Amino acid sequence: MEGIVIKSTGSWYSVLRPDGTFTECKLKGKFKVQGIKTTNPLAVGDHVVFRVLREEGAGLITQILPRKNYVIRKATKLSKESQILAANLDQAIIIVTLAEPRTSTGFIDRFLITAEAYHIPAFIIFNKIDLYDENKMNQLSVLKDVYEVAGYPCFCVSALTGENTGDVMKLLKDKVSLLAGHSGVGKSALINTLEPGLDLKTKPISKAHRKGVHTTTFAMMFRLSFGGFIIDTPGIKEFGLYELDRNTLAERYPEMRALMHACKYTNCTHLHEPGCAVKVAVKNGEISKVRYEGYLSIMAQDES
Ligand SMILES: Nc1nc2c(ncn2[C@@H]2O[C@H](COP(=O)(O)OP(=O)(O)O)[C@@H](O)[C@H]2O)c(=O)[nH]1
Ligand SMILES: [Mg+2]
Ligand SMILES: [Zn+2]
Repeated sequence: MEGIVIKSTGSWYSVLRPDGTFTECKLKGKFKVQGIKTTNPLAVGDHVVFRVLREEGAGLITQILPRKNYVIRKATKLSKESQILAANLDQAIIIVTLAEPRTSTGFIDRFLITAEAYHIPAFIIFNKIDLYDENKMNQLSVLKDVYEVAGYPCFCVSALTGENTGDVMKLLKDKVSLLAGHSGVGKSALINTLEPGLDLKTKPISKAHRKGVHTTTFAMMFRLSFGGFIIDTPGIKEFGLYELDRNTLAERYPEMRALMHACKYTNCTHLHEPGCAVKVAVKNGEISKVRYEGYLSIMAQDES
């Protein structure tokens, strides 16, 4: 029998069967997956073959079907351990807010770079707009512009009031979407607004840390009644880039990628070379300074 892994707790996997029911499954023996070093052999979104053990009522996963794609992250920038967040995605969405907890543009960029590395279309949701004052609304329009010019559609919503969530619904319809973002930005609240029947737990942001408290520990996939699946990932504090390659980092920026053949040198790093089209574009405002400076900082800091 075939099914989709919708939840993984390490040793047990919930598998969604074609008839809409679930079977709790274990893995058969040792699994080797395509030579990638990860802490989890199977991830949410994986399509698997399993058989039901008659005595236990549980299932045994015997085979993992080829992945269309997957997203890996390292726990921290320096961490050696990496984890497959999810597999077989149509799109990846990062949810952030200009209220609490704030997300740095560095974090957003790392997420986008990861999505680019796997050729997965990415989108940004700015949540909690019901809390924004005029100043925050201005910041929002600047940031939205930065990312839309770079090629990433942005949605400005309130999971609380439901404002503009209809646009998100259209985005998600009939697709498998990964939803990522810091703990407390409103992932669960947004999913509840889109699919009230799910009734996911939401947690107030703790005053002490100004960060959300962790409620979700494992990624979980939910079927949307209007079509498609959404994957709620546990609050991610940091996005370590898996196998960062400085030579190709610029290619993970669509706005730089578009210009790379215009640079004088074919292997231009856009740092200090003469005749660099990217630097010209930054100077005349075609490429955002925020994005370019983020690029410089990743080039300078990351170890991998
Ligand atoms: N005012 C406001 N609060 C929100 C909104 N979305 C989520 N929250 C609140 O933010 C907190 C964290 O939300 P939650 O969905 O648990 O975040 P998650 O950790 O990303 O799943 C909860 O107290 C939510 O009620 C929103 O659009 N507006
Ligand atoms: Mg949550
Ligand atoms: Zn260049």
